[in-house]
Amino acid sequence: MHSHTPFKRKALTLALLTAAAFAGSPASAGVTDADILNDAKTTGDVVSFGLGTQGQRFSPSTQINTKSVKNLVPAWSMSFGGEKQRGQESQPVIHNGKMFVTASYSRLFAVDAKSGKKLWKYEHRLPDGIMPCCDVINRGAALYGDLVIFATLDAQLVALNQDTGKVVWKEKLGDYAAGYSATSAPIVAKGKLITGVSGGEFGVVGRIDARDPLTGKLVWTRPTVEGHMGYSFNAAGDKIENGISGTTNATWTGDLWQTGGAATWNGATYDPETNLIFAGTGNPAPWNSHLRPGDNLFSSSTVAIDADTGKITWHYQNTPHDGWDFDGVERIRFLRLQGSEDGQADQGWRQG
Ligand SMILES: [Ca+2]
Repeated sequence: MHSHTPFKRKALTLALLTAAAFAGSPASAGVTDADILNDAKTTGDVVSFGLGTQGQRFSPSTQINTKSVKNLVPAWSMSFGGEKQRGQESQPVIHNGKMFVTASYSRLFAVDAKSGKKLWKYEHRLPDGIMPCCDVINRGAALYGDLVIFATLDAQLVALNQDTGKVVWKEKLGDYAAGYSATSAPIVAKGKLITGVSGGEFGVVGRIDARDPLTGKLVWTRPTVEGHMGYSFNAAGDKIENGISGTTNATWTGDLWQTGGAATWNGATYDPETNLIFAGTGNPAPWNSHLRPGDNLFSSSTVAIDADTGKITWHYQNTPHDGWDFDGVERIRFLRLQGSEDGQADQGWRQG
């Protein structure tokens, strides 16, 4: 058998090299909605905060179990470095062998997940006047397409290219000088980037926004203080009235609804079966409850928002007229009760 001429052998080698190059190409697979929905089932990566939109944080992996856990030893460690330490509260996400982890003072690191080698870092330039109420932390980033997206202490959203760390888009969540900041991890639900805001201590108006994750442009915005108008945005970016949250002055007197707090500082979860976004809300503002008679909706509440329309479907207020800074922002998880057709949203309540 002498059929293998040198030419043929070279062609075969080239073909193999080409196949290998494609298999290893970082551009081969951007993160999709399906990847995010199935995140808990795909144990080779972690492409969302909370391991799927419902935030269950449950992995079916079995290799690490009650018998093998004692054998775990550190493989590598990485310092966020510099003078900027303070609190670190981030959940890393992992895609294509790269780990993306946010750090204090609005920093984001891309790391080789196997070796711990830093690939790139982004340090957000923060102005002097930021007003984070409670440390300079960040809780994590979202992945979508070839982007990694996170929120900053000066209330901006920044989307970076996963491979290069270059900024692809930036959008303002609020005016930091008016008290807005952001620390929660965005999630992507049904092709929309869902975010909350922080700053209830400084009289901001809490809200949940939905954006196009690839461009950062708003799709809808829903205030979580009763009396504020919600808006949706068409393809041209025109702002269209989308109904008031609740009824103006029903649970707030005078003009206090204009600075009502109810910050959505811990972000949101999404249940694809009911198509609802669930957000917890923080304390009403101002703290002195004698200044604001009424229940002060939708503070210290769970708010369910239709992902398509951006309208509030239902709410439950844990603490009407909260005068104790109880908040209601614990991440909401989902239980499907046996024998029940209805999904049940359950929340750990601080005052329980
Ligand atoms: Ca996964």
